[in-house]
Amino acid sequence: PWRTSAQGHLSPDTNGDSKTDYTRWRLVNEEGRQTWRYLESEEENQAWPQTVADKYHLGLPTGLPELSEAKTPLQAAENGLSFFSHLQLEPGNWACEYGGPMFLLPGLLITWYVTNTPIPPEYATEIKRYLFARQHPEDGGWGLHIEAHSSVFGTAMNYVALRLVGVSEDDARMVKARGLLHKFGGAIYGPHWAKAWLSILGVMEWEGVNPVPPEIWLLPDWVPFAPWRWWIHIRQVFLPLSYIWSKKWSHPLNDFTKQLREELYTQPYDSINFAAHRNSIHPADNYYPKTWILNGINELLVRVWNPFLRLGAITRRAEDWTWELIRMEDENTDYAGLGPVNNPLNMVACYIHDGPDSYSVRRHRERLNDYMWMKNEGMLANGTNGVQVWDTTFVTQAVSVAGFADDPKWRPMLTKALEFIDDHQLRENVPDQEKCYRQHRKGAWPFSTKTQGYTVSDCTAEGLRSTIQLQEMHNFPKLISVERLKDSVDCLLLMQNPTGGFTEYETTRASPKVEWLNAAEVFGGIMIGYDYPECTTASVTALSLFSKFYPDYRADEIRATKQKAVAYIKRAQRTDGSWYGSWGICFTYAAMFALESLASVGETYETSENSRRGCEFLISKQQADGGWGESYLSSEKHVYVQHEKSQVVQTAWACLALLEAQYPHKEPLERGMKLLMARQQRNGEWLQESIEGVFNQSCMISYPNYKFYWPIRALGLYSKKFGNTELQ
Ligand code: LAN
Repeated sequence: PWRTSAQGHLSPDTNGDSKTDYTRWRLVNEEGRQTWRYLESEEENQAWPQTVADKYHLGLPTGLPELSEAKTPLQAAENGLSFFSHLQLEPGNWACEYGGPMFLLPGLLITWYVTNTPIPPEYATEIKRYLFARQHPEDGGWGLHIEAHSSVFGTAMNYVALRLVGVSEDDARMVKARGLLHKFGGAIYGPHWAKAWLSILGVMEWEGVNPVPPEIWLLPDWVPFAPWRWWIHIRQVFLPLSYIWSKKWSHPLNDFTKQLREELYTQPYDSINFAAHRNSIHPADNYYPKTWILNGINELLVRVWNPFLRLGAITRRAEDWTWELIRMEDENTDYAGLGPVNNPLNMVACYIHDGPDSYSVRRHRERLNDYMWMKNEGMLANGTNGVQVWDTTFVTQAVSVAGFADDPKWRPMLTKALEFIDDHQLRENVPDQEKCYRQHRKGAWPFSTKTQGYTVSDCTAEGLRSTIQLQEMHNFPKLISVERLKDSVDCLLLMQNPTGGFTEYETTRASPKVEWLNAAEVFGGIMIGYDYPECTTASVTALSLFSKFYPDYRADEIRATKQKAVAYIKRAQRTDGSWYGSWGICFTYAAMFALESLASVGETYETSENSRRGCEFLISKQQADGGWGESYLSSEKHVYVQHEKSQVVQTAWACLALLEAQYPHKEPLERGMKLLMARQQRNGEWLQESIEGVFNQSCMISYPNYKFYWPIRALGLYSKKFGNTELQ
């Protein structure tokens, strides 16, 4: 459908597919906004040399030197930091791939296609390589995320994506993928979102998609399940989707989409009764089956509301109101959007409402590039517009905890990092905050950039912590005023739930019973904001640190908040001593945050039963080689599943947890340190192992910088506690 090969300098990769010239890619970073540019001209390529970070992220040799061999944990930490410091970018932050989910890129490609957005040929070439690199060799399919089993969602969407970047249906790999899709029963067995995207592309009928009624936005705010109470990501995806669904908008049929209609199903398109397949879903996709309540509501909507009552004045009012909310989201984020699903859907809504050449469509078109990432395997879509603030705060913390922050050698690096943290604190609430149902954000830190601009409780906590460490403990310039630190504390105090726990973006706005309305099939625990041990514990740790330096500011409220939070943390601990982690894998991740926060209120192994049980749980999971390794299946199954191989990142988490809890026995920690050191390369780097992060219990997501700053922090903290002695 598009011009699909770059003008020159393509060479075949090992599969015989074209590959762009990797020495021509540059990561552009404008105040944290990260995009990849391909330099067509040789002069430009000469004039603008690749940085070490460019090379590293592209998988090219960095040329960084071998370092003198680390004999002690502290030397290993320092070598790691030496390597990692070269990856810092001009604005002060670190960048990384943020892939894992396999349903993002297809949505972006469909959006580009239906909005007549030309895809740069070098993007198309590299997207093709990425998707083939991630195809499961055994069955030819794709899953929900890179490590997951093949499913209809993964296979149908990525098959379509490859067709959209110009791959022929006769390619042997496509034949295999199509064979699997047909074995699954065809695209009609996909989950709700697959059906919706395919309908937008015009290769599925909207009758096959369960209702997404915009009318629900007219419910008064007091209704216990009104959409403003839903989890922010679901609400912001539902919003543009409901607008598009209401219009039953599809890309006009052409030869290409006609052809796709023949490829995606096991029978001729016109003979399919799509309405009868609204609830068809393959077991491989059905992680969280819909409830009978939701099925009942859908039946009512389809049989009564839609045919007899829709499209009157109520529907028009609903469309107007959803459009208003879409517009507010776009304006509040400069068209970057909350995330990589709502943003492309908003673009489609803008295309329908404002027309193909409108400012909104053009601005979205530019912004979608912020989600793209280049790596050795090709080009993918990131889970957010980056991990800038999150990574940068943890880097400075690792340096501080490891005891390097007063060393003049690292001062320029830390100063730049602090400048970035300063630049990305949110300084004002969004205009009309109540009207668009946004959480307070003045004083908060976001996960990625200030442009995206959403408050996240634990990002705020980590930003606060990094700032206090650098400015108060290590004498860095006071870029962030005390007033602004207080703003961030004010923001955090507003985020506690009556339970004592903290959610990530907003306080909990509805009862867990709203989960009965979960229509996604592939994700669990997505309908409301829940209490999360990680978010709660991070907030406690940061508030504890703040009060040490500013004991008078809102002292009683902070004390009460912490008390309630700690009570929640104790309630959330399981009888075996563990906590279920929602954003990293899994029990190991949560243990680190939980034990650290307990220590911050004086509860350690010796003094607290909870801390002791947490430590014993971790100790019981240490593997024979001294490391820790937990499978992503823990997140799915809600029980600890050992990974077949110990993992650097989880070993660091477990050791940090034990160190923070003042676990008294050195031996297990020493074995953990040895493992971290043994896995380190001679240039100081650690290599990528299994995926580290998770969301919605089922979908994994990569945090490639974790393999640097968590081991650095663990090795450094170990040396602080047990001395800088040789470990051999
Ligand atoms: C993230 C990334 C960061 C993460 C932490 C800060 C680590 C966590 O502690 C709180 C939750 C948060 C902010 C988070 C929430 C959900 C996100 C945004 C993601 C996991 C990254 C991608 C994911 C988003 C929902 C992906 C799009 C998928 C949909 C179902 C809409």
